[in-house]
Amino acid sequence: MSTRPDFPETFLFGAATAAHQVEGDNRHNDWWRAERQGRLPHSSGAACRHFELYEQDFDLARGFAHNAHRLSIEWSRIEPREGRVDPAALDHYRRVLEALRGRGIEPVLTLHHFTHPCWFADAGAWTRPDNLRAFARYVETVAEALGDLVGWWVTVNEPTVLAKHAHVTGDWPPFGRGDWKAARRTVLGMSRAHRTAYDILHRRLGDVRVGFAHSAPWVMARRPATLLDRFAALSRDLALNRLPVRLAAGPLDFLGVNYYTRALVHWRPRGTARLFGEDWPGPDGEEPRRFSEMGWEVWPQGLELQLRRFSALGVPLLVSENGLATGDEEARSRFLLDHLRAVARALRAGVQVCGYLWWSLLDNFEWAEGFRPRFGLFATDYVSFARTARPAAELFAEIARSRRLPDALNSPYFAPPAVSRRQRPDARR
Ligand code: IFM
Repeated sequence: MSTRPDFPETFLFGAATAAHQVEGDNRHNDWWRAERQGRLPHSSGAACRHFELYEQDFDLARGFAHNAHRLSIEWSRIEPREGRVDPAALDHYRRVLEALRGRGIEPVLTLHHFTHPCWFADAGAWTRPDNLRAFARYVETVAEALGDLVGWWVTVNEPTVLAKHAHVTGDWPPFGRGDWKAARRTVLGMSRAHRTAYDILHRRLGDVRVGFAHSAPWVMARRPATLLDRFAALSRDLALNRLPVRLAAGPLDFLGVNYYTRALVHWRPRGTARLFGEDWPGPDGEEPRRFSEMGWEVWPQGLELQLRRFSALGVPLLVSENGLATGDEEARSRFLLDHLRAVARALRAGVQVCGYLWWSLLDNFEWAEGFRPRFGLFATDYVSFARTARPAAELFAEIARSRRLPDALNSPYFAPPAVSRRQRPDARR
């Protein structure tokens, strides 16, 4: 074992959650309303009951060596009606943040993670530039009430993902289909929201770190020698990576990188609405491709490539989400290790990576997919609400404690490699 740890002393190790996915009973937002109206296939209901069980969940995080935790606060709890702030909701989030701090866990606080108060959704959400005023007022309120407890702020989460599902594929509220104009306005509106929140937080709180979380698939042409595939990949990369980061990146203290997969793009004639191409589902090279239960390809190299690329921004990078929906525990542990290796390689190459947050602490409500995908370091039993540590939680704790990567071959989290007859020690020569 080398003497130098793989991760620096200040490195943030933790997991991420979002309010609507874990808290339960978020009655005043657009998701809850659409769930009740039967416009979504699943209902969040009590979710993980994290609203009541947060202390127990943070005990688990602390017990498994997390020193950071990303969470979101629910705007619709804080401002259920336009302009009417609920002080009880702010008190609740104060207790939540104090519970983290009391356990030595650094909060990374997201202000907006996909859901909107119904009144904001009804006013057109991010598609109407005037609505930015309402978000600014909310940020002022939160900064005033909770600012002393938070050093790391994520203004908005994954603008491109929200824009796509809400306005192009139409599977999230407000269920727009093929409305590229609304999608573009959403990304622009959220970029402005980021910049506005950045100014407010710095004006009010001074020396805090403010970033946004970018969904960062690594985009590649399926046949790099084919001009049309390259063109399709370039268009996709512009829309999903280059433009959204450029739009919001003016004021930025760190970039949150949410990395899950790569997009292997091939040209599709008449595919303008899909940015000239689509994801290639077939084989690529000799190795079989591996996919998560979300249908996302497992491709750890992409995380290192994204970190190297975004290092050009000159700000620290926080892996603000990375994780796997699976029922195969060995695959989950391997995914964790392979992606942490990618982070370690980026660090060795001089990229400033300040932390790694697994998605998610618990199995939770995966939006339109409901409770089926299991992303948690801890399994959630949705009847008893018991949490059970998975092997990946133990592996993560081991790495966070030692700040070193184990050798996969000698690690108890993986089955020993298959040994061929000829390799066996008792093989006859
Ligand atoms: O669950 C989501 C999260 O809300 C945002 N990033 C991707 C995760 C997995 O789909």
